[in-house]
Amino acid sequence: MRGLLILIEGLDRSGKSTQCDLLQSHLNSTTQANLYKFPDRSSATATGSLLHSYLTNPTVQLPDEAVHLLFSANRWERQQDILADLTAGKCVILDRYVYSGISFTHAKSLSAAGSSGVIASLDWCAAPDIGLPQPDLTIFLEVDEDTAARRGGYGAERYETKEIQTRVRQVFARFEKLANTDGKLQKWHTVNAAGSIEEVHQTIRGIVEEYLANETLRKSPVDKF
Ligand code: ADP
Ligand code: FDM
Ligand code: MG
Repeated sequence: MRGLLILIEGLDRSGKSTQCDLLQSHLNSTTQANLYKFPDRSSATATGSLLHSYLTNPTVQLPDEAVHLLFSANRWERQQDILADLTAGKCVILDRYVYSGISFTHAKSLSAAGSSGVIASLDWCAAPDIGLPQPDLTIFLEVDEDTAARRGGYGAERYETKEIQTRVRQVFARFEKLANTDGKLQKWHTVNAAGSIEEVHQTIRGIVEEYLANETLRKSPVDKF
């Protein structure tokens, strides 16, 4: 049986990285699990260092459209590794992926002045990721703004401002709505991440266990976006 492709998405400081590490340790006790964090800023990718510069250095200027394509390219750079892990029976945990890509770029178009370019189109934002492996399940960690704020102030990176975070929150809310109404995102689980680290971990484990036990799923090919 192949491994599961598990995506942990969520708002800033919702606990994604904390929960990815805990889930990886848990899965490693019974099976094997690899963790991929996006953007992958490591030397495993050619785009990682450029994206890191863009996120950390405000003087780096790139058109929004180009940055969007770079984030997608960064995922494509790891595609073969992810597929190889899954085929080898390893679970793969993703810390951010396509939905962060769409949300952050599209959020830029929601300025008070309105959108001035193609990034206002969700279809355009989703297009470069078409063909990437689709997660078997997406766990979306949700925290209210006040709880997130209590977990630490905004850092120095480009998108760590209240204005951008508020807009990203609005775009992510659309995905949740889609999951509830359209049936397009059936494998989307919104988890209240305001509880303790251990409580959230247990909730995530419960969801993942069901998918792990699904032999039909694990004997079928990985879906593509
Ligand atoms: P993200 O990757 O979503 O930005 P992190 O996992 O880095 O979030 O967590 C952000 C901060 O909040 C860290 O200091 C972490 O220890 C803390 N944290 C994570 N989960 C919780 C939680 N459930 N309750 C309280 N603090 C948390
Ligand atoms: N981000 C992340 C994007 O704008 N697009 C993407 O496709 C991805 C994967 O990069 F601000 C943004 C989201 C966040 C930053 O921060 C990465 P972390 O702390 O490394 O997750
Ligand atoms: Mg993180």
